[in-house]
Amino acid sequence: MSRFPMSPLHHLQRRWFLQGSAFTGANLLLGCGDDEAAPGGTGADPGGENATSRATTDEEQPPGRCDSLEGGELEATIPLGPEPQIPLDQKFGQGWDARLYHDLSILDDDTLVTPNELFYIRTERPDQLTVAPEDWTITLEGLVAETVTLRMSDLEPLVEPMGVHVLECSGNSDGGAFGLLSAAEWDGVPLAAIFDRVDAMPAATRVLIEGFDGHSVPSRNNHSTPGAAWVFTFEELLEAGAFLATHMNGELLPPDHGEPVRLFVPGWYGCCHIKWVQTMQWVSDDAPSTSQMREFASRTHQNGVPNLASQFRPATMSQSAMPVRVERWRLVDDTVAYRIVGVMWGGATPTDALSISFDGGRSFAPVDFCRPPPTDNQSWSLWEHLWQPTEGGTFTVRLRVDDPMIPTIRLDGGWYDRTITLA
Ligand SMILES: Nc1nc2c(c(=O)[nH]1)N[C@H]1C(S)=C(S)[C@@H](COP(=O)(O)O)O[C@H]1N2
Ligand SMILES: [Mo]
Repeated sequence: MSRFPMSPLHHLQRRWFLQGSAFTGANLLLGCGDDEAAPGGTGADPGGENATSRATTDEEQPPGRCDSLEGGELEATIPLGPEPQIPLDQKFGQGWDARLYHDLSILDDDTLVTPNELFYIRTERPDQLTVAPEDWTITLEGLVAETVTLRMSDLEPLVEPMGVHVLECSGNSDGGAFGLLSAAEWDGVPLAAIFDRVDAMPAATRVLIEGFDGHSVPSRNNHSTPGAAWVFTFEELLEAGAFLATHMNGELLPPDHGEPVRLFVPGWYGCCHIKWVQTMQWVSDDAPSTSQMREFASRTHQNGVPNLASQFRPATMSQSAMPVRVERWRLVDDTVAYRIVGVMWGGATPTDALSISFDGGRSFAPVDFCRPPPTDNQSWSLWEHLWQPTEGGTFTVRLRVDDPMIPTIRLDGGWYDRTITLA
């Protein structure tokens, strides 16, 4: 018996080491990477953490699919359907309707942090915003003993690195190739440090966080409702590790991303991440829901459109995954294989139990995480799968998390389905 129980993550870490080792594609067969699900508790970790002992694991640990392209040739990239209705990686539209959809098909190990210029935009810097960043204030008010006004100079000394976090618009959809999704490295002030600044009254159980939202150009077809505010319990914000973000990828927040300060609530949908934050109001359990909350009620999977903020469930992203790129490879044995590359994000429990379907969810095969596995759910992680279909046609690609304890509301409903058409 091993000294170490084999956790799925530990196992994946070893797969990552194996990749750079003596194993090459020579002896690979499709499907031989399916040793992922080492039976709980019975697995050993004979390879340990170093190369010398790894040599003994040849037999029991066949290399995964991730190695199998060695010596092969990338012939083409096949577009995923449906085709986007909009241009990618360029900003268009005005005011609330301004958008930039990030082209996710480029995602690879070195592009998992989205550059500021390509980070998705939903609503540009309001043209009616006249306060200069240096004059910016945030007012802490409502059910507090005394109103407090914070300036950016008060926040500056409290700014800390917050790591890489993914952000997704709850309205992310196939018409935009799901490009309202990006990840950046953030800096900011933990909300705990802000809460410390006020003397809250006993009735204060929640905080309404509001940002500037005045645009001179109305949203087309009233698609967007004016007003940007969300109500949270203090526990929700503290548990999520929420912060007031001041920097993105080492730079001051760009104008369209909330300059000089925005809310960031790790794990929650973009609509809660109020930009251009100006007020934080301490409120009680009977606070009504805000126009922003009502606008995004269905997209954040609420039960109807609740009148009270307290009737909203946390607008968190459940575990999600989708393909971003399909490559056609000619392998060393002269057969053709398709390499599907995708991302997984959201959720609260790290997992590698992800499977892919090419028939809209009827049959599934496991995917491979060829990299250091995710140790938390803050950012997104890349997976891949090698596929050798026996005939052409149009295939509906869907992912599934093979762990009944992990909620996957959007995957279950086919939200992120894509199609692949092969001649
Ligand atoms: N003031 C303000 N904040 C806002 C919005 C807005 O319209 N006004 N849109 C929200 C929505 S729906 C999303 S998805 C995110 C998008 O942030 P980003 O443009 O920096 O990617 O900002 C959120 N914060
Ligand atoms: Mo959004």
